[in-house]
Amino acid sequence: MTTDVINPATGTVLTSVPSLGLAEVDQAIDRAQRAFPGWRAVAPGERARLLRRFAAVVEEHLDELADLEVRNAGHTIGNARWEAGNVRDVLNYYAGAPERLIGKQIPVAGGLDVTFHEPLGVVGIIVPWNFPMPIAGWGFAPALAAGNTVVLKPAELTPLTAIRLGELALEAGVPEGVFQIVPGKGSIVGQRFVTHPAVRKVCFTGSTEVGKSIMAGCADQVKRVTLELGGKSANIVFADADLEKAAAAAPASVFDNAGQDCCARSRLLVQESVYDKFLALLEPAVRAFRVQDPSDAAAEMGPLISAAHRTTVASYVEGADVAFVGNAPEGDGWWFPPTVLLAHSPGDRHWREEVFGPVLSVLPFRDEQEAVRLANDTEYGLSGSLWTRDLGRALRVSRAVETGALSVNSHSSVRYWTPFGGMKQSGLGRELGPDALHGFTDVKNVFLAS
Ligand code: TAP
Repeated sequence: MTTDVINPATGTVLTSVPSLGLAEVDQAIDRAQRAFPGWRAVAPGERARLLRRFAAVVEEHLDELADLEVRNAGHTIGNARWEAGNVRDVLNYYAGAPERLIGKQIPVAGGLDVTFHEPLGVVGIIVPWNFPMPIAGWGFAPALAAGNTVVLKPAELTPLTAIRLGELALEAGVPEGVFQIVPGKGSIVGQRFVTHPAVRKVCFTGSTEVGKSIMAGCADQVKRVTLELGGKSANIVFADADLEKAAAAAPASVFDNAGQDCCARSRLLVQESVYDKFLALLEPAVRAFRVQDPSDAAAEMGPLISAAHRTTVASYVEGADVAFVGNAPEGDGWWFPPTVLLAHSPGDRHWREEVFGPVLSVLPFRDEQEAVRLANDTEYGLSGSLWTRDLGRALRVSRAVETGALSVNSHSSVRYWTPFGGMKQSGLGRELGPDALHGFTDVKNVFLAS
């Protein structure tokens, strides 16, 4: 079976790729299982060298990978280059790990006690369509570095860069069976990762609903699981902030990648004393946001991923109080303009639910206490920002907001050397930074009697 791959900026078919059935998935998992003993036995320095070589080959193909992502996912060329570069950086970062998976020697009576960080075996990685390259890399780079073998399922809508990365790994000398791309449906390929006993861990990024079903499925075999799920992050602007800077940053913090970002700061909380002033600063920034052909270097935002998704996003705007709307091209492709909605209560649907589109909801707040209460009034807890010149407030609010990553006077969430992941129903476990490695190893304790 095959699946057509569509360019979301034009609606045209780019190519078609295989959609694997159960027997083929099982064959891939068997290959990964057979490759595991050899891969875990590769000397640490040699495994590090192979990962660095893989990074170098990604670097050599950076433009090609970026161009593929522009056409397959509708990402702007600027973002797509960053994303391909992120895969390279993450591979280089975790190439340092094989030689540093250092255990402990623990003082005990009667002998020697040492710990080892053992790889788990075959790791199944399930990737969504919103950031196909980085999310794949955040899983496979630390998993491989720790000595696991990997089967990776890209989203059906966006398989092209993952398939290419699988080829580049082989070109770099990563042995056959160690890193395989298994394209196909979540209900077949993804589910098989959950049920197949040889897959020892599932890393899933996507919707909270599917994440919960994967967690429940994994419980049957006490399978390890990392979940990176939805978000409804708050961008809190206090009256004492640099309002110009905060207003200039707010559009990209929610409209980047057309809002199809689990870290999107889609709830804007503005202190009521500066509410009108802030909206007046925000409006021109939103109207100036450049939504255009994503292959154009000036583009700040491309199309949505699919026609069906555009219908879902539009349903949040129908009947809502629209403050102002930016621009978007007309005609072919799944375009949607940056849209700012006024929330009238924290119960409003667009305020509560993850829209996963270029829609920003705004609500005023009275004081610090109310800002924290409103920010935390959600089942999610992934990311967020706060803007203030008061250091004490920055620290108090950072500690009080229930979220895995928070930025003060900035809107960035992801740095490959720092941990990333959710609190509450935004996820389980951490990706990136040193913490990710714990998720791909089990600690073994060995006691040698003297
Ligand atoms: P999901 O349906 O959760 O899909 C994410 C990945 O999981 C895809 O590879 C998908 O495969 C696979 N999958 C689907 N059902 C599965 C199952 N039963 N078992 C195993 N794997 C399964 O997300 P979506 O449809 O792409 O997006 C829906 C909503 O999820 C979005 O609107 C957004 O709210 C949220 N979302 C969040 C994120 C992040 S980064 N947290 C990313 C994407 C989406 P297919 O290729 O067959 O779909």
